[in-house]
Amino acid sequence: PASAKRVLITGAAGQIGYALCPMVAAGRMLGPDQPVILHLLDIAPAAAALEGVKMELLDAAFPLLQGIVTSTDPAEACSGVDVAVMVGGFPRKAGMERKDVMGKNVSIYAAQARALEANASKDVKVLVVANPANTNALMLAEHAPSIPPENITAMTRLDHNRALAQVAERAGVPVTKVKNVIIWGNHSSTQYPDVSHGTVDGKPIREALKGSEGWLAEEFVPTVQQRGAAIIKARGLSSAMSAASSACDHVRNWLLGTAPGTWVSMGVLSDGSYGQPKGLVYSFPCTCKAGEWSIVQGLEIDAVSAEKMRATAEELAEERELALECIKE
Ligand code: NAX
Repeated sequence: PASAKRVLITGAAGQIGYALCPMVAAGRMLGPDQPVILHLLDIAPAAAALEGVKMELLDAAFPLLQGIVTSTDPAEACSGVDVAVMVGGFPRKAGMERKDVMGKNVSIYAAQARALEANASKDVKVLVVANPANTNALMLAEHAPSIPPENITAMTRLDHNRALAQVAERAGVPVTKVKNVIIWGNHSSTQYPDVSHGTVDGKPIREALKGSEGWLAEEFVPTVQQRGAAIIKARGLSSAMSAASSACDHVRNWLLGTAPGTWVSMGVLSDGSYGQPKGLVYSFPCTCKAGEWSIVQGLEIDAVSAEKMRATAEELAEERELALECIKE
């Protein structure tokens, strides 16, 4: 049997952590034959809750789970990890300025970058979930220069999965029949969910949804963009189970590969593809093979799409400026 892989989950005592831990322990992230050791990090006020999560993980007797490390010390939690899922962060509280929240998260991500650099496996693969996810990932990369930047990604897979699900519901087909939607840009309401290159059962989405042009033009994009808010309104809590499941999908496809002819959306360091500024963590359509992602090239972009892709890049550039100001102060 394969030797166990160590998976760090930060913010493990939180909502997403509670949903994510059992999924990873059950093999949804690294595959059904891959034993795992969970490294769970949270902050001191959550230490007791973190122990409770550990107790439940033990009680569930997951066959693949070979060990659990809980810690409130980033260095200890990062020790030897092969995969790091960064879910912990500082939430925006009522009355807080955007810049104050950014400042808190820049400090957290700078410190955790150093802890990963010093303690994680040299080939650690990092997924940032915590918001602002793209900019947190960029700050992590900035503060961990010895981790190859291609090993640091941000999660837009939940948005991607939301887009697949909306199209499947509309077409009345199982979600597995829908492929190759794209989330461009930021994991925020400026993201551009794009169906131009997607298919339903092999047919272009626009053809498969003949008669639903109005829905595609006016409802689909805002529904995906605002889905997080709709969940909060309905549940009184933000998305957790769907976020955890999407984090498993992101890492599994990254490490084990995407299916032939299929791409997924990932926040990765822009190399200037599709004219999107270098040096931003921007969500692109990606294919993956054995732990390496590449941006799908050569898709035709019409003027409407180009404008939406530019607008979300502009927001990311503003976030980066704000984050860099926070570092200086
Ligand atoms: P919770 O507030 O339930 O959990 C966050 C946990 O992080 C808490 O246990 C907290 O103590 C811990 N934490 C805070 N600072 C920490 C630090 N410095 N080191 C380690 N742990 C720390 O939030 P939850 O609902 O789990 O959401 C977590 C993050 O995911 C948030 O930033 C949220 O905005 C973000 N999301 C991102 C999504 C995405 O698609 N990229 C979707 C879902 C979610 O909204």
